[in-house]
Amino acid sequence: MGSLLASCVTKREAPPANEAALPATGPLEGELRIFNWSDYIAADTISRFEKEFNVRVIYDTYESNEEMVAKLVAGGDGYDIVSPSGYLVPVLIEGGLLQPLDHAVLGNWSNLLPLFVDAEADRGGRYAMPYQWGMTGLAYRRDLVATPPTSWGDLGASALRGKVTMLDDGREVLGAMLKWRGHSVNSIDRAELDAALRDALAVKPNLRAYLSATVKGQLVSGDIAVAQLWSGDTRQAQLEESRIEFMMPREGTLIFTDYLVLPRRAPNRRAAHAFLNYVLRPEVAAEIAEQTGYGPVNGAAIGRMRRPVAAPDGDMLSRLEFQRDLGAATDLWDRLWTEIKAG
Ligand code: SPD
Repeated sequence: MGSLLASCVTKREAPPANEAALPATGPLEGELRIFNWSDYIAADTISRFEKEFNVRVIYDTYESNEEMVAKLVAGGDGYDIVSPSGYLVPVLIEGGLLQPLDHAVLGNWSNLLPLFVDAEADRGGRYAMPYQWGMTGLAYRRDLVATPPTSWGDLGASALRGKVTMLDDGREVLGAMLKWRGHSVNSIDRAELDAALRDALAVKPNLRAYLSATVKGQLVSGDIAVAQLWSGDTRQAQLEESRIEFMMPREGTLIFTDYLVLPRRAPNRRAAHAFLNYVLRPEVAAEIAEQTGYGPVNGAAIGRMRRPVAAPDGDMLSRLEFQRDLGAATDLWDRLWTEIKAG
């Protein structure tokens, strides 16, 4: 992914004038194409939007930032809205892959919590609207482990051989191995990264697979006992199987915010803005956060939720770290991840 993005940044063409100037006001286009993470929206969000705005939505999903970026770089496949994680937002902006948001038609913007609007991914939200936040931790079946996991190192416990998965995401796998040894999830230190590579390869024989959101079904069936997984996806699985627990390893972990952005060539700019403003409604944001299990970034939504994810504080906050753009080290991380997958 780093190389793909790097080539965009260096070979950036200026966006055609009409793209930059197209007003977001005016009649909506009849169609909207959304590309979002799987299991990341409420059951009725799309159908209700279609009905109220008379716009047909084509809604596709992906499992990783890499998958989404590959499509974006290849021309975006005509998508109007995609959902990158925060560390990618500055890279996509710098690469000229996004178009600016028109705040004149985002009247519900003030519902967002300032904490998220002022985040370093895109201060003030020139290009990116905060969508949801979450954490990565260990989801486990308390009935299938002799001792509950407490550390990233427990992924390698011999008693769990073949009953463990890690996320299919180099930033997550290397990030967890770095945290295990007390380093930053954004390390660019060669020695630390080499050690994380060795640790990831040492844990690998214990793994059934690298799997992301799709591991939920295997946790529910009991085929997998421990999985590196995101907080919200774990909450979704817990609704089906109450013996699933979620814990943050004692060494700490990463916290992320995902955003909604408009690709540079998004053809349905007005409908895209209408959708963003719709998602900013407190009742819509509350329903999405409640059903997906992720943290609301919309302050006005929190009071409408039955069981909102509490914002981390105190000791928990001190062990959380946001992922950041790795800059020139992205290529090295990509090479290490390729080595881990092949090893
Ligand atoms: N099922 C939705 C998952 C969203 C996870 N996005 C964030 C990944 C951060 N590495």
